[in-house]
Amino acid sequence: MAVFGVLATVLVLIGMQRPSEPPPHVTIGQPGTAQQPRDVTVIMRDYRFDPTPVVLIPGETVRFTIFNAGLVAHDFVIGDEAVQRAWHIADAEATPPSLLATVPPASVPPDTGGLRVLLSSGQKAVVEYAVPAAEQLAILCHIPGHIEKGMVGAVELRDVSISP
Ligand SMILES: [Cu+2]
Repeated sequence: MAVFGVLATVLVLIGMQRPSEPPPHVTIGQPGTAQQPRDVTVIMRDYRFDPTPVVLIPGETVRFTIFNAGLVAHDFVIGDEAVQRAWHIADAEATPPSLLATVPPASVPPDTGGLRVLLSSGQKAVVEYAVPAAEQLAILCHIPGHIEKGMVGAVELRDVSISP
């Protein structure tokens, strides 16, 4: 399937790679914990994620504040390649072809993992997320056509030792 080829290419391009040296200008402070999650804000626009990359520390807990500042609905899916694939298929099957149609509910098996937040224009969500250890992550919007328009967010996994 053509769309699937795009996804595969994107997953390679955005760096589902090993944790790497961070750009020096991004400082993130202390790792978040379950008791004290670290705040991370992501804005969804037509059609991109802001900022990218999002810097996360494996093993920490973050509190995402996600805004949809765009005019159309967007999907925030964070997870590894299997998670992205699952939501890509679910959204493709659920979304009607008309641009004006409302995005219907899509779902994946409960053990898929990752996190998915679907927001209409102007909506905001606050969700906690435990960053898995030593995984490769990305943030994508799987509403059909949006990856092709640029809704591809990189996740930079920064190696920071977390004291228990
Ligand atoms: Cu989108």
